Amino acid sequence: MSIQWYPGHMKKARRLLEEAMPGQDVVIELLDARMPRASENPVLAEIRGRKPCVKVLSKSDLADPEVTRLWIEHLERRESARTDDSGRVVAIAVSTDRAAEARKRVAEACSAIAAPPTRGRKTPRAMIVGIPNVGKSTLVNVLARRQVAKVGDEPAVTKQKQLVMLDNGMALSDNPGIMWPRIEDPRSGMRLAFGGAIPDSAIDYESVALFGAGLLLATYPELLATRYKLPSMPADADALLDEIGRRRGCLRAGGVIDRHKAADVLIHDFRAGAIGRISLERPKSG
Ligand SMILES: Nc1nc2c(ncn2[C@@H]2O[C@H](COP(=O)(O)OP(=O)(O)OP(=O)(O)O)[C@@H](O)[C@H]2O)c(=O)[nH]1
Ligand SMILES: [Mg+2]
Repeated sequence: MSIQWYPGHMKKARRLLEEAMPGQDVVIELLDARMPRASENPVLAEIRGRKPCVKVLSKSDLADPEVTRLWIEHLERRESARTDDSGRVVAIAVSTDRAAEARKRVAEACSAIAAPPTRGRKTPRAMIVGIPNVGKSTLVNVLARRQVAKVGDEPAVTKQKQLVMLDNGMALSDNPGIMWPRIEDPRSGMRLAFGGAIPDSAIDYESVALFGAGLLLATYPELLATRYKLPSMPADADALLDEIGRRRGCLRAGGVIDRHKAADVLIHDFRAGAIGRISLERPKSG
């Protein structure tokens, strides 16, 4: 099953990003630390062109710290191996519950690579971009030290651009999250859905939960065993979802397991970090 979600407001948001790009000194692109490959929007690379870019692995408190370290190394290696003249890129990891550290890392990364303000302006300009629900507006609030942008745990909360002046003199814009018209790799689509970048109304909930169950069984079985007090490891994703349903009392009349409720438990637990710190993908070796 492939997942596509590209509503009308995103086409407009894409056009507005294209229009605003020439006036920017640095682009702050958020990638989900749990899935930096799946969450790197190819359309944003096109729009960014040669602007310097800070790739921020967001929600790193939810991701496996060792894998996040590998991703930062990978992104830095990818950057140093490049032979084209596209703008400089640095990669950092943040979690917004550690606000002071996040502010410091973003400020240092921006000043390391940002071009001097263009066309006689004194104030540097930056824009925050990324897929929906990746934490853009939360980071804007952290950088601004006040609640200026609306945040929410569902995709497409921000519908229009919002400009904020930071204490350090930077003019920062928050922007709507954008997807792209076609997700080539269906597994990337599933990762994005499992992580919450695509609205639950646009996905087949049970299939997404089964995908997540299979991935977690293969990569973090011990975390599953602890969270759901599993006496033995279920044979496959189907059996895991049934077991979660049984253990959490997700039952319909006649004692039949309510798979939709079991899917809900797994998806919510994963998104909240209740199973543990989990990364859904690793950089390809070599
Ligand atoms: N665990 C964790 N959650 C975060 C972090 N940053 C943001 N969130 C949560 O992620 C959800 C989405 O945050 P937003 O800031 O609204 O995301 P956004 O990228 O602006 O989303 P759109 O405007 O819909 O594109 C909220 O529930 C935030 O609390 C983080 O570093 N760690
Ligand atoms: Mg937002």
